[in-house]
Amino acid sequence: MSALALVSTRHEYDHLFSIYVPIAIGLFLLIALTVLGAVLIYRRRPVERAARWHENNPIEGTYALLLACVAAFLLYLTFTAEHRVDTVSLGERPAVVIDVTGSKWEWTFTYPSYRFSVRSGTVGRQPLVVPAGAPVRFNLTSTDVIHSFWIPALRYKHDAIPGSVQVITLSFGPGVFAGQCAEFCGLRHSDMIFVAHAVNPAAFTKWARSRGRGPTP
Ligand SMILES: [Cu+2]
Repeated sequence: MSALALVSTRHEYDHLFSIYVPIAIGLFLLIALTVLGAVLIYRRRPVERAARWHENNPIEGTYALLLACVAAFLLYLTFTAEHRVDTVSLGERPAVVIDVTGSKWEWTFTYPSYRFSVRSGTVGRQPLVVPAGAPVRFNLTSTDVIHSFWIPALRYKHDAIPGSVQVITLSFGPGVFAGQCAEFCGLRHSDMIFVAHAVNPAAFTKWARSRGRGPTP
């Protein structure tokens, strides 16, 4: 499978978003109009004994069923999209593997096959450089608390968990992408930022070789 067949996380997210939002707006209107209607229709009137009923099983049952169906539908869409992204991307042969370690308050990006690391956060701002248009495998972990590896432009976010390695694969179009920790992790959480530069594969290899000691065989 070619690298271009990689599922676009951005496309998957935008597709789900375009389904979630109309449903959310529709349900909001339904609830708001029902409440408003009830207030207007059953507003206080002079000298009238209040009705004594306190439940209406058909209406309550229909409403609960409607909400359960909507929730089940959205969960189904979300999990199938997530499954698609994970299985397709993990089946790809990565062009480069990068170990990502979150710690208070910096990201360490290690390129094992080139034997060097760059860091970004409170320690400075070294860029994460990746080849554009190719699967990039990230082995994600944390040394202290839970952090979250987030690149908003890719619509992708994944927790970095101490004692566990999360394997994810992303593909980048060419460009510069801001990234940050998305899990509040202490006083300088907001400094836990990085920038990903996606460059053409030849430029990436040149950069990596100039930084490291050449790829291991
Ligand atoms: Cu963090």
